[in-house]
Amino acid sequence: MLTKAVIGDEGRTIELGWKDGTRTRFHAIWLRDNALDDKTRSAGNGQRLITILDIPAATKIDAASIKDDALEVSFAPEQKTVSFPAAWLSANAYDGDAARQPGWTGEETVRWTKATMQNSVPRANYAAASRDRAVLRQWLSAVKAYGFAVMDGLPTESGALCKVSELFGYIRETNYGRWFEVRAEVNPNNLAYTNLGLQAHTDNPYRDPVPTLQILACIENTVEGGESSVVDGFAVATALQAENPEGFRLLSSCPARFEYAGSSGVRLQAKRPMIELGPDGELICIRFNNRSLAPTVDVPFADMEAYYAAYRRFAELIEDPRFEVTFKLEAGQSFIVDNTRVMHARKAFSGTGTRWLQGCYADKDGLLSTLAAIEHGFKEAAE
Ligand code: NM2
Ligand code: OGA
Ligand code: ZN
Repeated sequence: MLTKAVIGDEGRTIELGWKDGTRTRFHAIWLRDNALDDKTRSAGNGQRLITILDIPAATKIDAASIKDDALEVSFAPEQKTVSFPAAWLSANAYDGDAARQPGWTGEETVRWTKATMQNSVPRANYAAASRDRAVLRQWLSAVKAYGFAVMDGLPTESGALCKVSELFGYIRETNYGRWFEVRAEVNPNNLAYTNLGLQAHTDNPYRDPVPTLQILACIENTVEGGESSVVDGFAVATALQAENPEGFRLLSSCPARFEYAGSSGVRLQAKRPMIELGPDGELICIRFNNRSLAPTVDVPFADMEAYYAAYRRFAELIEDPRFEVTFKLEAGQSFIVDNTRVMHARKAFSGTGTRWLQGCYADKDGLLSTLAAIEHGFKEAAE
């Protein structure tokens, strides 16, 4: 609840007082740009109708008052009066604590290890998730929090994995197809299509933007070996940072290069760090794939040994059983990973029996949008 509003800096700022004694400042130009009236934003779709150039640079607050737990502000020189609900102001406050440590993540991201994840893998049944929004919501929010979830009860037929992506969004088609067969092949164009073990990796780091979700579904798996595992790249990066801050700095500030040119007509290349931080230091993406790492040429000569030592240590931690959650996919089971965060691996398998998986890529923006829309719908229903 709002208790007071004091104009400052000759109208360029305003300080709001709250019932709990806290204070929050806003700028006049910010409030004007974010005005909620129907001349500023379309009442129908919520999109902004004006540009920054429609707002006078000299915008100031020349009067402010509190009415019905909303702040009413009039802006000069436009002589425009706008009301901001207290709840909206508090949800959009930016006058918080300053800079966080590099490698931070939001509180909705929950890091995990074998100890915390192996016996509580998030899981949903396909029929239940497609029938019941509450089940789907839980499954999607697990993908958001942990970057990983299992879905079982899929038909054991080709293309069934599309049903998983259709629950929340759209497949991202690539040169590998709308979806791809993961089976041991003669003359494979990718080492995924062999019976070799695959070190924990993220897929397609040679693509920019990288596919942000991967689904792998099992149609048949009667071989010896071929177990799957997943590793939380954010947990490992944080562990590396704790023991070797300089190594973390090198892997997050020097670009790596990734390349795939395994089939004719395709030469995918990307230049991105193995550990990517956003402009405010947020940990946003892990790229790790021994098979498609190209020569590293963007590390200063004087730092290359330390860079390689950090790369080695990162790989050792990724292979440390403390971080690895293991399972064997059975026919009708699938899993989804956030390919910007969670690495996946498979053990080698033998020639007897059949192992037939299908994979596809999809995008996390669609998944998060569907989740947010379901949550919004549940909230409205509760009101
Ligand atoms: N496949 C399975 O990123 C990679 O190259 C891993 C991708 C071929 C689509 C394998
Ligand atoms: C892949 C992959 C794992 C598996 O296709 O990207 O990592 O279990 N496959 O075959
Ligand atoms: Zn893979």
